[in-house]
Amino acid sequence: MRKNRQTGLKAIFILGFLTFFMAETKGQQAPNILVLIADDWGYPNAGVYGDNVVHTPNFDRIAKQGILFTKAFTTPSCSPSRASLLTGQWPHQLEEGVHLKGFLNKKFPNYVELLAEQGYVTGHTKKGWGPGTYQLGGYEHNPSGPRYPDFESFFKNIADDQPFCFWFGSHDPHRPYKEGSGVKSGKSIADVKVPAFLPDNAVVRSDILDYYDEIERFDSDVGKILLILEAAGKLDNTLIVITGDNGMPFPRAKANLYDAGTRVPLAISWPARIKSGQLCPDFVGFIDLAPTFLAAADIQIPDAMVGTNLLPFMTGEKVVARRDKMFMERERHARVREGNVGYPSRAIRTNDFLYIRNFRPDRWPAGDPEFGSVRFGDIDKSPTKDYMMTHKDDSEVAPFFERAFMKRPVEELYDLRVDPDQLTNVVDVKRYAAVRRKLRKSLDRWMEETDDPRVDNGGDYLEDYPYQ
Ligand SMILES: [Ca+2]
Repeated sequence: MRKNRQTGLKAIFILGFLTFFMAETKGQQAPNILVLIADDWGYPNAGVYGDNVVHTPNFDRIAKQGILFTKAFTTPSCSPSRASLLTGQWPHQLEEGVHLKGFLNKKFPNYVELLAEQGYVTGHTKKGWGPGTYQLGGYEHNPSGPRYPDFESFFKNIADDQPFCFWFGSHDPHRPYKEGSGVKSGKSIADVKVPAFLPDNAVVRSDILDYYDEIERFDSDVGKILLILEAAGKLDNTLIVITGDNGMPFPRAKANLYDAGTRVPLAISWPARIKSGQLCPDFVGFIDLAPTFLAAADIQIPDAMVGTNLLPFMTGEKVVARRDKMFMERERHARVREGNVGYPSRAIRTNDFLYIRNFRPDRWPAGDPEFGSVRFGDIDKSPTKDYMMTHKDDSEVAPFFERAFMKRPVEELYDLRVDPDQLTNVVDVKRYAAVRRKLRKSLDRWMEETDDPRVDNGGDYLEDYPYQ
């Protein structure tokens, strides 16, 4: 009897110890997931990428503390880009989520929801998934988590052993800008390196400095959040992602499938697991982030998530096959065309080439020249846009205007070895025939494999999805 009682106590003790141990292990292992996402911040506008005019010490710090990506790509429009980040799926797999100002159906697994189910406290501040109407998708709050006024008010209620998942969605550097703010902040227009797809003059240079000014405000806000984490001793076990949802808000950039619209800054750190000082020159996409977060939290990745879990290669645990290409897509951005139709296009980007297919080349890529009071509305209103429209007939501006505002052919092909700025379409040049065939085939295969509604030039029903 006495022996039995002792054995029973022993068993209870062992069970209790095991439970405690497992909880502790879980507590130590489950990392916090923190996404710090800017609005319209394109590659390579950060100090660590070699841009010496914009100062991004906090982004640079996270890049050095973890891993810096030089070929991170996404969809060049806010809501579909953010939907892809949340779900690990291509926007065209997300029904109404493919557009700006639609909705994201709750039936698509979303890493924030999956983490919440496993006991994570979740929240977001400022711009989450959107713009759009999340209620139409069956969500009770933004798909990026319940709303908080700021990170501080979310963080103060997090218990020490409670993992959290937070999304800081800055409104910077989205337009409008305070004109001249960049120059006023002490920057010189002489120092600006104007991208090759924009005309080089004082108006454009000053506009770029205003964009830089807001990037710096985003970076400074990121710094404040990092300080709070650091003071609480949480930096070590927090997986931090800093990025932007699409390229810079300038003509031929945002809302376009050229790099200036789709290539974004990306740095990830998690000191507990990811070695510092890494550089990744391989293709990654927003579709990879949700599976990576779930893997970090030791949660099974749903089959629907087609992105790649980046964790094994970031932690150095496993050599993984490197992606040698990335796919991009575009549907409806703003309401800027007769019939509220979009500009459906798909693209494949390799190290050497960018191939784009425009499915409705009869439409205006930048929006109708006149749609109500809006002109070429897929390009955000800006001093640069105004300048280009006013001077479109000037010989030094005309080629820039033509490329950014005018209609485009069904196919575009750019040889990045000689044309990294993607200015000269060589799709009809004979010596590129084989490359064109190969890329076209690869794009077709991806569209088929991912059930793209635009396969065989279909998908007209996408245009009927609501626009709120
Ligand atoms: Ca955006």
